[in-house]
Amino acid sequence: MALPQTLPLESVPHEAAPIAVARPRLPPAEAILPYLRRIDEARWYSNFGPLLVEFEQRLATRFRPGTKVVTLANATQALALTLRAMDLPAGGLVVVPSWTFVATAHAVMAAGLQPWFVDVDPQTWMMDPHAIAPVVRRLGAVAVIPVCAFGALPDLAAWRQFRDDTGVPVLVDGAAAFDTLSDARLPVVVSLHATKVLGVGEGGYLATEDEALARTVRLQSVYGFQGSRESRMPATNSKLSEYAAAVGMAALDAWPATRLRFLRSAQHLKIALTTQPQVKFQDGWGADWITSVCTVTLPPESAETVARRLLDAGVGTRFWWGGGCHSSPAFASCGHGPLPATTALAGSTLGLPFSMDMDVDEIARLTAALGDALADW
Ligand code: T4K
Repeated sequence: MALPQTLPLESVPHEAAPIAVARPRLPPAEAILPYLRRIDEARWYSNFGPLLVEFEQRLATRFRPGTKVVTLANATQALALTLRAMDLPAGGLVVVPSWTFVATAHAVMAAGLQPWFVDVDPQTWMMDPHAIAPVVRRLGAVAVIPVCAFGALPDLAAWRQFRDDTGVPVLVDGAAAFDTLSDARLPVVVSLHATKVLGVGEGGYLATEDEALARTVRLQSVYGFQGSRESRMPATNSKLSEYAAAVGMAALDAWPATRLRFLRSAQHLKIALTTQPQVKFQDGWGADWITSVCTVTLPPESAETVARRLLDAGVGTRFWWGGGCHSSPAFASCGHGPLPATTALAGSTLGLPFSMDMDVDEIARLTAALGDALADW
């Protein structure tokens, strides 16, 4: 299935200001300034300076005691370096959902492994460990990457059971799950990209209770150096600088207010869209958990038409995960099982405009435009 194309919002003339699909808002300069001053005083700009160490410690407090946090240049790198640190057989098959962002599959290939795409549960949009176990055994897969669908929390207890029963390593891709992830008995990766709820621009982190795994990932992010100029293993440079940590610290300071603002926007949107029963939100979205995007389910096979009609009305949308990874040319050589749920989701889900400061006028215009766009259904 061809990937649904979305024309740039600016390319279509509108009376009112176009509504962008995302409008990230990172900490303002004055909130970051005290941390920038600390950098000036210390004259330390990267390589695990005081701000980064403190930032990691603060992130670790969101997890169980004893959890190690390793920050990295971005979540794609964090996934790839963690897979490498797991010392898996070269070229081994890693089971991943096709229904995810392409970064998950790119990370597998960057680690010298092969993605094998499987389907997700049509309700949760996430892989079901019970359904995956026989596939993993049949393929002799060397690892599995459950993905937190746009930030929703998978059944981590069931995935721990899966790992214990099969002996196959599990790495959780929680790129959008900063709000929901607080347990790292399975290694988890979170993105700190500007478009995420807690953003620093570019960044990510691994959280894990496996100290040895954390140590190896850290080593891989610093050229393999450990106390000498000898490089101990194949590695790279994937560190976060003090400047990124400065933004991160300011973002953590503001997190309680940020979370409330996303909750409020979500509640306003959900209330407004009660007039559109064909529009369904993910379970718990904007109530039990928050994330920076709003991906809804629409009538089957309607998403592309609705996207086009919304564009004509000056409303930006996004197929955040396109038609699924299996449909990307980059992964044409990768194997996959039957993907009916992925194909159905690609045709019926759409990223609507969402931000922590959506105003009532934007929500009203979006609701009206969506009503018009769905008139045929
Ligand atoms: N795993 C999963 C499941 C993921 O979803 C992601 C990332 C990853 C792994 C990898 O994480 P990172 O390596 O990125 O840390 C965005 C994000 O770049 C990406 O982080 C995210 N998922 C993906 C789903 O979406 P793009 O390329 O679609 O974003 P872009 O640049 O088109 O921006 C989206 C909207 O936000 C546009 O309307 C423009 C607006 N925007 C964007 C930025 C960056 C702004 O207004 N200001 C900004 O600064 O990937």
